[in-house]
Amino acid sequence: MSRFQALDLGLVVAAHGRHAVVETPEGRRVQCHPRGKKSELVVGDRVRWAPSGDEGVVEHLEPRRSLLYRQDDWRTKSFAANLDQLLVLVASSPVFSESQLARALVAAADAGVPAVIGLNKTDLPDSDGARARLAPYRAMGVEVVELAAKGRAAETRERLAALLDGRITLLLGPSGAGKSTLVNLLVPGAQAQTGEISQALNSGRHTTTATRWYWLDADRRGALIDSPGFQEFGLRHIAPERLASLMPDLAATLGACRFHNCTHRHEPGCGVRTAVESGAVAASRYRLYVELYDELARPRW
Ligand SMILES: Nc1nc2c(ncn2[C@@H]2O[C@H](COP(=O)(O)OP(=O)(O)O)[C@@H](O)[C@H]2O)c(=O)[nH]1
Ligand SMILES: [Mg+2]
Ligand SMILES: [Zn+2]
Repeated sequence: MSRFQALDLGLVVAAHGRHAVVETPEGRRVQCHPRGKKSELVVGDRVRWAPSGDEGVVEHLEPRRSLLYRQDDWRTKSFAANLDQLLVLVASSPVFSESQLARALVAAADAGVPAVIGLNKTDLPDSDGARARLAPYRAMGVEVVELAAKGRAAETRERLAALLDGRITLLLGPSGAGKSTLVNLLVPGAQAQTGEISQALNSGRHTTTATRWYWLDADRRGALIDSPGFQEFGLRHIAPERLASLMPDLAATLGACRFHNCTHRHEPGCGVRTAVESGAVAASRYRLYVELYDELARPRW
């Protein structure tokens, strides 16, 4: 038995730099700091902690079941740990970046976290463009749920109920997609939970930058994690030769290439490119693959 097991178990419900808010099994929230120069805590982490005055010290991090993160040339940024699923929210308007969407899905596949796409604002008349851009994702087996968090609130809540029930879901999406609207729709007392966390984080400083955990029900079974927007979704932690296997539509065509180490860019007898030519893989997806491959293969310095 680990010597830490005598300590209280806690759940990290907000984290920012070296500040974290840890929730006890009874639902009490305590501001904590990690002991020494330990690795950063991430929302969703399960920790062992000890009281220290009014606050707490995190002594031990329980093994993570999963960790979703992005990595650019210089730094790693974690979104959340121990997730059951990722909900990527995009909207009919503003037009979403397919590259950001694809990156989020690749990172989730790499982390072993199932992903669902939410298309919000489907009450807007010009939703068909977004639907068309999502067609390759549907075709490759990603569930796309049509939503209208503001336009058709009750129906939206109903559509998401079964998907979110009893699960820990990370909500990701570009600014303006409707994440806050969705959180306010789904989370009873979202404002209060936000206030509580800001208070526990000890100042309003982190209000807009902190990732937050919201319980979806009074029994605390399901949770929605809202994370702040980001500019770039780097995938530096993924080796370029693994990329195709993390894109389901391309992955389905692997094994047919003449060369076992085919990069699917210019080699003769490439099964992936044959699939692009026949239309089995969307040209937009192949372009994203090449763009990402080049980025991941580029020397760092
Ligand atoms: N038409 C329409 N507008 C929406 C819907 N959901 C959110 N919005 C609006 O989109 C804007 C951005 O929403 P917000 O929740 O702040 O997006 P966030 O940046 O992802 O948190 C706000 O003006 C919302 O009122 C929807 O379902 N339909
Ligand atoms: Mg927002
Ligand atoms: Zn190939």
